Amino acid sequence: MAIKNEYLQGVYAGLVQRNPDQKEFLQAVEEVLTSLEPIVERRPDIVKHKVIDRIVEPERTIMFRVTWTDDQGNIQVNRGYRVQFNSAIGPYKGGLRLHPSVNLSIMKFLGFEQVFKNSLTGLPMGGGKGGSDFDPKGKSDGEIMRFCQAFMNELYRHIGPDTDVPAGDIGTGAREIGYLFGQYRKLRNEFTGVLTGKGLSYGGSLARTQATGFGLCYFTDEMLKAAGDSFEGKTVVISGSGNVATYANQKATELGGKVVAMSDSSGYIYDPNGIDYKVIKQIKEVNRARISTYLDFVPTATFTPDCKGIWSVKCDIALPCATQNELDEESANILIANGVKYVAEGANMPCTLEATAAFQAAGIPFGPAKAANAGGVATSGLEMSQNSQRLSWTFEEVDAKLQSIMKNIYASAAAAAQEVDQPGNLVVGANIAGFLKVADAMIWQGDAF
Ligand code: NDP
Ligand code: 2IT
Repeated sequence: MAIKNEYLQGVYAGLVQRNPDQKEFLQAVEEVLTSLEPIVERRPDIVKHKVIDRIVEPERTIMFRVTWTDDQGNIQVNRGYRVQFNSAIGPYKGGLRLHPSVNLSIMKFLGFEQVFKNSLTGLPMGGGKGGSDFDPKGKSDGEIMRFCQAFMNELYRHIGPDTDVPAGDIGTGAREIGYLFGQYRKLRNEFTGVLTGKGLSYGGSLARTQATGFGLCYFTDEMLKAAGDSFEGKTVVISGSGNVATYANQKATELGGKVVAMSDSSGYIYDPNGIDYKVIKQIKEVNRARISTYLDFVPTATFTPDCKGIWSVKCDIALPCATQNELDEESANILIANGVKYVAEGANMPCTLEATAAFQAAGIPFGPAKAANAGGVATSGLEMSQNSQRLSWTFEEVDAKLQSIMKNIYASAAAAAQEVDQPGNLVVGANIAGFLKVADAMIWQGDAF
């Protein structure tokens, strides 16, 4: 284990004992605790107030049954979750994931990361995450609607605009948010900004759809600028082809890069002429089809039925935007051997700890998820502000705020890394900068809640 400080080792050992099977959660915690060593050594009050012991334990974990009826009239049962991790600096905030792999470990890792990410945005949002092991693939609109309504039938009693504000994540996009919002409004007889990522006609924010992918590129652009470089003429590989990947493609292309490969869980496409994000939007948002159908639009492209193979495509910039642990040490070494110059995480924890270490050892600037993909939740925060004001800002206003938030996140992560004598280590910097604000709020608010 990489953790050397005795207090942190003790906290981590206790966590392993209590949650032996939660490998994703333990992985996320190990990374953060390793980064916090210099802080714990300098700040005895953090140890005295047991801040680390407290911060690794969710304030509340809700697990519930979701029963719905499919198109054949069969009753289906799924498990729903909401992990309300930390509310020291604001209402719980974070997405809802709908994917068959969802379990408590994945919900807790996502909720834990969200606490620090939300803190980094500078906006008053605590951290949470939720979702279900429901598989939206191949379901009709009616089935999606009935599932979302059934899910909200339980969730509504635990959330609220000043309590907990969910949003989208894997498998949860504009359609699902609409059904969830409709059911909440009906159950509470209340029209409030209880969810973000809403449609524009009922309180959504312009630029929220684009925000995570755009923000990722704004952050990457800061990494490039710090190295005296730019997106211009760079070859880019983006895994995934969902919300984050699609708009990362758009912005990377607008900034002068060429996106030559994208993927979904069935494999990856390669198009040396550059992939047009509008074709991906058509395939994924309109047709709800597989990425291989890209060849119907661009017959000269190729499809390889192996999603991990995307990391063997030569590129200057790699942006993993699909899911956790999709990029392991072996893939990192292939990217490095092929001359990758920058890596930034659009998905949550897409790189394994070993892959991250390999990039850092090779001296490749690495943008960690908490910082690099924070543009989505930051813009959710801006949606909450607009809802509170009962006003809507223009696309340009929201996009300008997003750009300035991403610049600030880069600057605070870089400054925190410098402060602990690890210049350029954005993993350590982001973890420290995100942590300190929450830790101070917890100490100031008293120990026994
Ligand atoms: P989407 O559901 O829109 O897209 C997910 C993409 O990732 C799809 O291409 C999907 O392929 C692929 N994918 C999902 N699971 C797997 C898997 N197990 N193996 C291989 N490929 C997989 O989700 P988002 O784009 O919203 O989210 C992508 C990542 O970004 C997630 O890690 C999410 O937590 C993170 N994120 C999202 C934010 C947002 O605002 N939406 C904000 C910050 C982070 P397929 O369709 O074949 O399943
Ligand atoms: O991982 C994430 O930051 C998200 N899925 C977005 C959360 C949000 O509340 O917008």
